[in-house]
Amino acid sequence: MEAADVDIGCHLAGLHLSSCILNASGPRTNTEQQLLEIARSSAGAVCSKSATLEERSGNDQPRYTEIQLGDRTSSINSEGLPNKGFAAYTEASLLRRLRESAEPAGKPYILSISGLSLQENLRMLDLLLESGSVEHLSAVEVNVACPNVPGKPLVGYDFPQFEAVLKEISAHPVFTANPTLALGFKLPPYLDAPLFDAVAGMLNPLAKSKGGVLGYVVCCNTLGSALAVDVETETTVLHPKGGFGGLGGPVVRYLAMGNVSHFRSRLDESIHVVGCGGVCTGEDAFAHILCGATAVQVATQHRVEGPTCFYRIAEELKDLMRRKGYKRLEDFRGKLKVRGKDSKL
Ligand code: RRO
Repeated sequence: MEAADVDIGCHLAGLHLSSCILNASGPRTNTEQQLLEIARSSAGAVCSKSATLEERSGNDQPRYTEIQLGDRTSSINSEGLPNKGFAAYTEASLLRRLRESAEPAGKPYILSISGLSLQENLRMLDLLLESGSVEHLSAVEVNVACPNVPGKPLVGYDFPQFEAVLKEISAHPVFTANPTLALGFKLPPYLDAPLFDAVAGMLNPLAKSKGGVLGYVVCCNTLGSALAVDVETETTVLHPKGGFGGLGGPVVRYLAMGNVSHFRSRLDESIHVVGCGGVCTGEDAFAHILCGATAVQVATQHRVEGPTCFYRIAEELKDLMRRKGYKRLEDFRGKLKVRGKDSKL
């Protein structure tokens, strides 16, 4: 039965999303056609593949594999940042077609960038500032967590470099000149409390409540250095970088939710946390939101199922909320309780 009583919309860093379920940068986000399909789907926003200044074809094949555990599909990828180049994701005709495809209400368009250096990221922001397209852009999501570019260690794990990147990017005039343009950072997964403290310590001074421009973080990118092994051929399954790649999908969902929860409890309230990791069902989305996520991105499942997954997951989330008597995400967001001592299931 259709009930207008359940609302899964959210406000993410000043943007309104009619659904809190959106795509992650990565799978099915490379081409204009793929982005338009997301715009036409039930996704709450459209997020591009991480762009570099120039087009890249990425790493050699084979560079993606799936891991089946029960009926759930996880993945390991070593794509190597294949993308059409910054200009392709910001050109006026793409932005217009995205708007038309998402009619009548339109939906936010998030440009993900992952320059191969700080200078390259700043150059892309310079170009945005100079271009007219910035007014049709809702957010810039800076990916500091790609594990797969040969010779480029992960920025989010190199704290001195990470701090400089955070400071310089958040000080870029494109954000002060366009106060409605949200800034997000996509983080790698962290595994230890002191690391969450350290990263939160770098992020909090950039919060809007402190006069900064940081709107949100995504927790998290894939878990690097995963290795799939083919026992028959006694080789790695993937070719690039010695066969290592980023682990994504349901096998990292628990780690992603841990990151969401750790950051939510440490970050200034004005910095939103977007959950990303292993979301296949409405129940998975609910669990991320219970941990404190404002919205939820879908990566591996989007690749496996296609953009109809956004409708299915949203409907499952609504059904679960109805069953529990919740009307809005605020009714349960961040309200995860720690199980009591000796409590029974
Ligand atoms: O393209 C990739 O290899 C890739 C990227 Br940019 C990323 O951020 N995360 C990932 O797992 N793969």
